[in-house]
Amino acid sequence: MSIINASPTVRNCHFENNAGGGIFCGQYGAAPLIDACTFRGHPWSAINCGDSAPTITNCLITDNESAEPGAGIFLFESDATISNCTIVNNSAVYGAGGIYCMFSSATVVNCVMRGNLPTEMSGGGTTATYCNIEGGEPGEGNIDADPLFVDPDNYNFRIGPGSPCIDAGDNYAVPDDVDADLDGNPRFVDDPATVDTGNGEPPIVDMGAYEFQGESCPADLNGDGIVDIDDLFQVLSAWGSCDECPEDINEDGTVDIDDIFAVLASWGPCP
Ligand SMILES: [Ca+2]
Ligand SMILES: [Ca+2]
Ligand SMILES: [Ca+2]
Ligand SMILES: [Ca+2]
Repeated sequence: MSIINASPTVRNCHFENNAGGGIFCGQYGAAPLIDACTFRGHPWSAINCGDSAPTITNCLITDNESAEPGAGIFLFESDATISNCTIVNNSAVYGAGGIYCMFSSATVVNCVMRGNLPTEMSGGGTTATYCNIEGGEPGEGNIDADPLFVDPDNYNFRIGPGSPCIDAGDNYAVPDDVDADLDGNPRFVDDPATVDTGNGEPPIVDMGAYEFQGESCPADLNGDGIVDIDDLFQVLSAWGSCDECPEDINEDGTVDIDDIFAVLASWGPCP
């Protein structure tokens, strides 16, 4: 897709393996909103913008490779806002694999950037806040921690229970007309099991393209996809009163026989 001297909204699109990259935007201040799109497997920059001001939000940008810097996002003489994107496993021959700025500025907020080679972001002009960036990046609210993707080997970059990305974003970075995540689920959801470390009035937005919607399998305490004896032992090890501990599956403030029954009731593989 080429966006020339125009400012459309591009929403809910999937770009894959296009020879020239996914989106080119440019000329005379093109200011598109690119929302809830996925970009995968391009042999060039997934998003390449020149002389423009794109807002890129809720996007998953993965497994793009480029002979130039910026396999994920390449910016030339541009001013980009990049929020709630998951930018992983992109590789450039040199420069940053994730985001590369040339005579540009990029405001990067609420993003997860991991596994981009040779570096996550470079070129100057980037500021990152409330992001999870491998190797660390200076800036308010930034962390460098395993995001606990659900199944990254199969391109499932949703965040799992206990992810440090949950409730860790900046609510003020979400564009005004955006209220859903990449799955179309509500963008602002509180996870009661996670202490809010982000910025704003609760519920606090998560980092990355996917908002954690709550546990589908709360009795799988060790998160291995099956409710079994190991989870039962974990309940026993936390026996007694507790405040918001995961072993208190029915959330009544006490780990007791009722929580044992809750484990037994969902015994077996998680749905
Ligand atoms: Ca949240
Ligand atoms: Ca919370
Ligand atoms: Ca388990
Ligand atoms: Ca309980």
